[in-house]
This record gives sequence, structure tokens and C-alpha cells, in this order.
Amino acid sequence: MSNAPAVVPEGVELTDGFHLLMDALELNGITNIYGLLGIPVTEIGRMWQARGNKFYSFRNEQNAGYAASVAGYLTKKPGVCVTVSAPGFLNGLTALANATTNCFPMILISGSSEREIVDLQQGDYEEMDQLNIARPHCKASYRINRPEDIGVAVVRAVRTALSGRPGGVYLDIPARLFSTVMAADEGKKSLWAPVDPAPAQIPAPSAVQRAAELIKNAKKPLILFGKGAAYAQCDADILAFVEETGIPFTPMSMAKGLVSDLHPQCAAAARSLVLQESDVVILVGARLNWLLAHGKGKTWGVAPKKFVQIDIQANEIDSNVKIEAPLVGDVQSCINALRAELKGYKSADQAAWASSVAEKHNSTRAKLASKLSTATPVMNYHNSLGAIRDVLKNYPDICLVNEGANALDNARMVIDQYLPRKRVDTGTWGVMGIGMGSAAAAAVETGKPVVAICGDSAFGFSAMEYETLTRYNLPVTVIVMNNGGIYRGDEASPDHQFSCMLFNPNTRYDQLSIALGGEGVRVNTPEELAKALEDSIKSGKTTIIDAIIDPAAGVESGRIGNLNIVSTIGKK
Ligand code: OXT
Ligand code: ADP
Ligand code: MG
Repeated sequence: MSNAPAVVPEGVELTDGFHLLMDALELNGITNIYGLLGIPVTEIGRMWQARGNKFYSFRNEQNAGYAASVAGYLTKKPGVCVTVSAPGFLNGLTALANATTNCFPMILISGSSEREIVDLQQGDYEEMDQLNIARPHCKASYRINRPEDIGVAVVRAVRTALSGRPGGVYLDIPARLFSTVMAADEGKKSLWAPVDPAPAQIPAPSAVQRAAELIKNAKKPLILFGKGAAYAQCDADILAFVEETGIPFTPMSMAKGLVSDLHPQCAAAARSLVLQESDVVILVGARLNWLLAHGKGKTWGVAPKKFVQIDIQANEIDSNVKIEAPLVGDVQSCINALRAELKGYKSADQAAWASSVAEKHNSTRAKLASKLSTATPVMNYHNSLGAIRDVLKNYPDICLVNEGANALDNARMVIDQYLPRKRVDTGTWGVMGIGMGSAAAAAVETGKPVVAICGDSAFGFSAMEYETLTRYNLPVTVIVMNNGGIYRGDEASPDHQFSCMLFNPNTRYDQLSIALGGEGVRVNTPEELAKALEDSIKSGKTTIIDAIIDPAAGVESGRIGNLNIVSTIGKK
């Protein structure tokens, strides 16, 4: 089959790869692109903007990719990231792999070298076999070789990113294709938008009956929501399921707010109790991966555990432990099928269980509440986050972005979420550096103010993107939890060198903000922090609040210190 472009007769209106790609993206409902331009894709940005669409230009492709992936998570349309070849592609690949791991729909589009040069390794400008390097790290990796294939390739990429378990797709476009021409009317005929790219996946009636039976016979049932349930955007059905059954629920971090943290059936503050003592656990869009101790061990106690698992990915079932009642399908279809099967069900003897869970949840919250207002000479995580929580409870539709270790784990515990999809964090991989890209996407895609609570190490991974936030005047308040280091800031430094875990104690994140075009303020007390946060939200200006935290306040790796590996050799 010839790759040579068709010969177009004189006088026929032409189109080219650039225009066909943009037409195809628009036909698929894409208006925002996140990326970083240069050879061979620079023109795309200018032409995309000339069409009245938005191109958000980043300082590093990794952060543009994080932004695209979070845009996908929040909108259920694939987030699109455009990069140059080789190094730009590789920077974007981290975000594409992270999107795939977190089940966020995203498409990475990179310019690339011509096949004939790559395959003979003849040393092209930024030469790399991107198509094959991407393949193991995403749902699918496609290359487009002819202009008439751009339409089908974009549709395939959109459908692949959205259907079934959402994830990342790589689209490889050799440079020459962008300027290859074809007849405009033929080009137009080659474009279409997919019909229902993320079709409902209905669970088998027998599976629904099996799951309902298990739930009806449970004495201590628990609902466990994961970010797949948040992504599904069937919030009213989820709430109805919780309230019709009366079953306690606990959310994974990004599912917080799917049902308000203040809901009477919320068991987030009774986590250990409900994981250990429940007898039937209904997993809704949550994997039994490391975040849930693989469904076994002391986290899950000794009580025999039976799982109902709602997931769109069939082979996620039994990934770690036996699932007694698999419900393979999309969350909304499964939840509503279960609701119908459980109609009128409300077991009396669950009432005792539900009230014991509520009692534990409320008492733990009360205990923590007392720590949140305790004054200390230097702010710690509790009283600083307590001040932040008291401000944010008046702004339930603010999107919270969160990264760090202690800055992450303590904020997850202290900051309540009231609405769905208002918390974006380090996710399944625990990735540092997602902060600024996530904040940009949340501000752009929701149009609401964003607050990013970042450890000082985490913030450093994408700090230069703060200029991206100020450039687009995004209403983002970045609170840098400045404890002077990774996990802590008081580690002793060995002779003649700085500890590998410490930062320059004179670092001024507030002044960095001003240098990058934003507002900046340093705070030392919870009162100053609360005021600065309130002022920043009200001003709508991009702001860094440099919050001084006691260097001794953190613990190594936050709440996952158990994953650390330590040497026993030479240790007394
Ligand atoms: O029931 P119990 O008694 O158990 O109590 C639980 C709840 O019931 C209770 N709780 C509550 N109490 C009161 N009130 C309320 N509202 C409430 N809610 C809950 O609290 C406890 C805990 O509840 P939780 O959190 O729900 O449950 P638990 O047991 O913690 O859950 C287990 C997990 C695993 C699900 C949970 O801990 C979790 O989600 N953890 C995520 C951990 C994570 O991903 N961390 C980030 C990675 S750490 C490390 O990798 C870092 N690095 C390395 C690195 C990375 N990651 N990436 C890259 C690209 N390069 C390097 C680095 C460099 S972190 C890091 C930077 C760190 O430094 P920073 O300066 O940024 O940050 P600081 O630490 O601040 O200095
Ligand atoms: P968490 O980290 O919050 O526990 P995970 O990322 O581990 O969540 O799990 C999300 C799960 O949700 C994945 O297994 C994914 O296949 C599933 N999922 C994502 N979207 C849907 C959906 N619309 N319907 C059903 N399952 C979904
Ligand atoms: Mg720190």
C-alpha cells in the first residue's frame, strides 16, 4: 500500500495534517489542549488558538500531561497533551503512564521522526521509537501515517481512552504528516465523531442477584468508594444507594466528598474498625491494591471477609483475594441494578453495627478536633490544617489539590470534602509533582477557585509551573507546608555536607511567587494562615502562602513508613 500522498488536481481546495488533526479534535469535543511547543508541533498551538480554542502552554511536558490527565478525570472527555518528539515525548510519558495507572482518560500527541530514519537509526533530530516506547505504559499506542487516517486515529484514541477502564493513549505523528496535503472535501469525509465512546456496561442479572444476596445476609456490611466511583459522575445514584441501604461507607482519598464527609453514614474516621470488623465489603470503583493492603493481613482483621466488587474491568476481579460477588460493569449501571434488587431492604440487625461505627467515627473526629486548635510555638500539621479546614468549609466547591507525605496524609484526614471530585491528589502511584498541573486543570475545567496544599518537596517538583498559573491568571492558592525538608526538616547533616533530606532553610516561597508574577505571603501562625487563605480566595489572584511548619513535626514517609526499607547491617 503506497504511503505517497495522493496527487491532487490543480485548483482543488486542499487541507493538510495540521488542519485535519485540529478538525478531528474539535469534532471529538476537545477545546483545551495542554502542552509545550517546539519542532515539529509549534504551528499547532498558534492555529489552535486562532480557531478560538485554548492552548495552555507549560514549562515542562510532565506537568502539561498531569494537567491533561486531571482534565480527563474531571470532565470524562480525554485530556489532550501535545509535545515535541523524544525528550518532550518522554517527559509527557510519565504523565501518560500515571494517567493509565489512575484510570484517567488522556491522549498524548507527540511529533516524531519518519519511520525510515528511525528504523535504520540514522540519527534524526530528536530520533526515538516513541510508538513502541509508549506501548507498555498506556492503554494503546497508535501512529498515523497518512492524512486520510487522522480522523479514524483520533476517534480510536478517544474511544480507547474513554471506554471500559479509562486510561492513557499515545498518538504518534511523524513530522512530515503535518504538512502533507490532500483534497479538502476528501479530508472532510475522513472525519467523524464516535457514537457513545464510553458505552454503559450492564452487569449480568445473575451477578446482581448474587451480590444482593450477600448484602442482605451481611451483619456488618461496608461500602468502600474508590476514585472510579467519583469518576463515574452518578452522584445522585450513589447517595441514594447509601441512604436506601443505611450501610456505612468509607472513601478512598479521591472519593472523599462523593458523599459528604459530614454524612451520618460516613465511616472515614473509623477506618481501621470497619476494615477489620466488616463481614461484607462492597468495593465500588476501588482496587484492592497496596492502598488497601491487597485485601489481606492485619488491616483487614481476622473476621472472615466477603467482597462484592463493582468494576468495569473484568480482570480486576480476584486480582488479590477471592471476590465472592463480582459485579462487572460501569458504576452507575451496577449501583442502580443493585438498588432495584435491594428495593425495600434495610436489615434491622445492621442498625447496631451502623451505630457502633458512627460512634467510633464521631469520637475519633472529636479527638482530632481538639488537636486542630491547640496552639504551638511553631505551627504543626494539625493546627495549620485545622485553620485551613475552618476556611475551606465555607467554600465547599473549591477544588483541593494535595501532595507531599505528611502534608498529604494529614490533609487527607483533616480537610473535609463535601462535594464529589473536589479532591485531586497523588493517586495510586503516590506521585510527587502533580500539584501545579492538577491545579491548572482544576481551575481551567471547573472555573472555580483551587487550593493546593503541597509539601515543600512536592511543590519543588513543579514549582516553575507556578509561572504558568500566574500567566493565565488562574485563581489558585498554593499553600507550601514549609517544614524545610522531605518528611522533616530537622535531620542532622553529616560532616561537610547538607543532609540529603533537607532544603535551604532560607527558601522563600512567598518571594518566589512575587518573582513569578503572583501574590506571596509568609505565615507563622494558624491565624495568619487562615487570614491569608481567606484573602487569597476572595482576591481570586494566584497566590503562594509560605506556611512555616515545625521541622520536627513530620514522620518519615507520613503514614506509609511501613513501606520503607532499612538496612540492619551495622545497626546497633
Ligand atoms: O482508623 P484509624 O485509627 O486507623 O485512623 C485512620 C482514620 O480512621 C483516621 N481518620 C480521621 N480521624 C479523625 N478525623 C477524620 N476526619 C479522619 N479521617 C480519617 O485517620 C487514620 C488515617 O486515616 P486514612 O488516612 O484514611 O487511613 P490510612 O491508614 O492512612 O490509609 C492507608 C493508605 C495507604 C490508604 C493511606 O495512608 C494513603 O492513602 N497514603 C498515601 C501515601 C502516599 O501516596 N504518599 C506519597 C508518597 S510518599 C513518598 O513516596 C514521597 N516521596 C518519594 C517520591 C515520590 N512519591 N514521587 C516522586 C516523583 N519522587 C519521589 C517524596 C520525595 S513523599 C515525598 C515528598 C515528601 O516531602 P514533602 O516536603 O513534600 O512533604 P512533608 O512530608 O510534609 O515534608
Ligand atoms: P482508589 O485508588 O480510589 O481506590 P483505584 O484507582 O484503585 O481507586 O480504582 C479505580 C477502579 O475503578 C479501577 O479498577 C477502574 O477499573 C474502575 N473504574 C473506573 N471508572 C469506572 C466506571 N465508570 N465504572 C466502573 N469501574 C470504574
Ligand atoms: Mg516537607
